[in-house]
Amino acid sequence: MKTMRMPYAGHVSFLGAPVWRSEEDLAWADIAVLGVPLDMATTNRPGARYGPRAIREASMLYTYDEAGVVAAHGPLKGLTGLYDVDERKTILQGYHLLDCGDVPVLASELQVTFDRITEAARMLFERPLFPVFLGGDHSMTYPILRAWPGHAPIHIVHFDTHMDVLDQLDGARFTHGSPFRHVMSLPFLDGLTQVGIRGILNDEVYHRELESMGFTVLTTGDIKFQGPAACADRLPRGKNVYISIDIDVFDPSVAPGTGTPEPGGLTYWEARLLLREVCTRNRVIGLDVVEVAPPYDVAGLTAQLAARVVIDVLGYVLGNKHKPPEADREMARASLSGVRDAS
Ligand SMILES: [Mn+2]
Repeated sequence: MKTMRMPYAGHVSFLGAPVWRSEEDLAWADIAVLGVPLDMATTNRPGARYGPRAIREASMLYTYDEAGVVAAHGPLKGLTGLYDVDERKTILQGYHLLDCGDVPVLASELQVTFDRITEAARMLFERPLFPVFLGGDHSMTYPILRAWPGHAPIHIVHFDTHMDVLDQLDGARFTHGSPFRHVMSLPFLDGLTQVGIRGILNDEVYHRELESMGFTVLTTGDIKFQGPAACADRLPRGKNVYISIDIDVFDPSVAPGTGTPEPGGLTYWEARLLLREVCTRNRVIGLDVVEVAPPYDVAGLTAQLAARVVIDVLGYVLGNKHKPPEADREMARASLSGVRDAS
């Protein structure tokens, strides 16, 4: 019987990738996806624990076998590739994608869960592969980043409505409003660029503090008034970059499924143009997409957007393994090796 993989049928994993059985599978993976079904650090509406599963399911849209899209078959065959008509190129062809399942989040035990996230992230960072973390609330970004091995400097590019640098919230220090407060203390932090900050939930004191520390705060107003192309000059260049995307940076009309929505966010294309600049001007070493909360989603829009953003970043960072343009090949090589050993 001839079979054809359909998005709505069969088992779910990110892009239909093989699900790992043990750490040994990491040996053949170029890209590893790890879910963090965590929402116990949310300060408003919970639900992001359902994010990783929803993003995986949404990603299945791109898995038609016969349509020449994506088919992952373990160590023997890489991704078939996706033709990105907007960029006029095929992306991700030949790469081996592995879905590592989810970090075992322990209910009510945030610090134990953080330790498990760090352990899992270190396992991925220590390999020459590109790690993608699916959230989950934003508190997870700190335990991911503290796993960075060695001392190669890292510049964080953080897409978010909120600065997420709360010192504490009524005594709580590790909420989803605090990850970048803790990231600031990491010895390898080379810089922080916040993109899409907006609204009336950000404290002026923190805004001044971030800018006085030499960090960049690119507001949604900056992007809307000046245009993404003009704002690109304020993005880092030639750095090792980790990208953290809070889905609430997008406008609620395109990303309603999140715990702390705020009117007036970025469109898909505004964010994409900025992401393209970040990915092509730097060596991107990892990505997280957080705060997708399916209970508030409408028609699966938010999870679909999150899945698409992951694929876009992978496409910009890694290109096409078989026939990469020179720039893509250089980017892929740099992203998959070397950075970890640099000093
Ligand atoms: Mn955030």
